Amino acid sequence: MLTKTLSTVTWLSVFTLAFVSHPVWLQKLPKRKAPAQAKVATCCEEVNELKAQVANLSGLLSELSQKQEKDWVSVVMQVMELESTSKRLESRLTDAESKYSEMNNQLDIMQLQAAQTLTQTSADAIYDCSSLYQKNYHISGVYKLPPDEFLGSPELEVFCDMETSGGGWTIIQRRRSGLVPFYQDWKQYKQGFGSIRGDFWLGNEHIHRLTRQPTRLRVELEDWEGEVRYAEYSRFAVANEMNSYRLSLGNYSGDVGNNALLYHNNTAFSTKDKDNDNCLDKCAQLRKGGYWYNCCTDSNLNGVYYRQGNHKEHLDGITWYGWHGASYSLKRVEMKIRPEGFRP
Ligand SMILES: [Ca+2]
Repeated sequence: MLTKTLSTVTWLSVFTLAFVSHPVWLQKLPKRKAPAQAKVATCCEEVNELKAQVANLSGLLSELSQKQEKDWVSVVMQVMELESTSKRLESRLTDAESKYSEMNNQLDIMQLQAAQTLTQTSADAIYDCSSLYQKNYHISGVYKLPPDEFLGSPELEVFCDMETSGGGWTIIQRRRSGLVPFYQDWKQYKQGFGSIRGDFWLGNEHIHRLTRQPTRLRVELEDWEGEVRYAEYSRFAVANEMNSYRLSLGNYSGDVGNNALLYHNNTAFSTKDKDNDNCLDKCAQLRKGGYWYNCCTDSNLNGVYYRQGNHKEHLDGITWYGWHGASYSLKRVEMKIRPEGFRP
């Protein structure tokens, strides 16, 4: 009973304390006012309106960005298309270029074939490069001269120089690579050896045949410093084999400053196996070539090819005494002929 009373007293004190510390609880709650409710309604309408506008705008925005994306894609497509068009054009250009060069090649071949199939009469025989030149073949290079019964000449591959000093030159000798040895025997020198596009000797038999008409010889020389000189001779002729392919020369002209071939004029041809020189020695063996050796040389155009660094130490090199002396082997030599009466 006492405990119950105590608990009642405790609760009462708790309530009293609560009222003292929070007097607001004793006040009446304020009533809501009507105008405030109207304001809330307007506000909601405005919000809704704004929301609608936002929705509209974002719709527009997404529409715009879609359109922009489409535009961008179409620009990219156009650029790609342009690129591929330019590539197509480029490849067509390359095609055209290669076709053009192929046509040029075919033209060269046709030119050769035409030269080979021209009707042969003694008057318009293709005798050498000068007759090709007169028939309007003006490109330097390899030509095949057809066999000619009237002239008694076999088919012959020649290299024509159609540019130097009016063109029409048939090249009879060339040294420039050093890949072909020129220390050959009589038979080799008779028929010719080497490569028509590289180093070669056309052959004494062919040279003899080509020089039966009055012929001009042109010798072109180049040293290892790149200096180029030439010597020309009128009335150049090589006799037949019975006369040991004896050399005849007329007047000298040129800019090499020395008539080094004069010493060899009117001498027979010698090779390592046929000593026709004017010496007790065997000049062909001493000078390691085939040539119109006298006793022995003022020039040795068919000598040994010595390369730069090794070209000043030997007496059997490719020499022209009046220019660089007896022990300077030249870098390049070409001997070429054409008829005296040739007019470009
Ligand atoms: Ca001798």
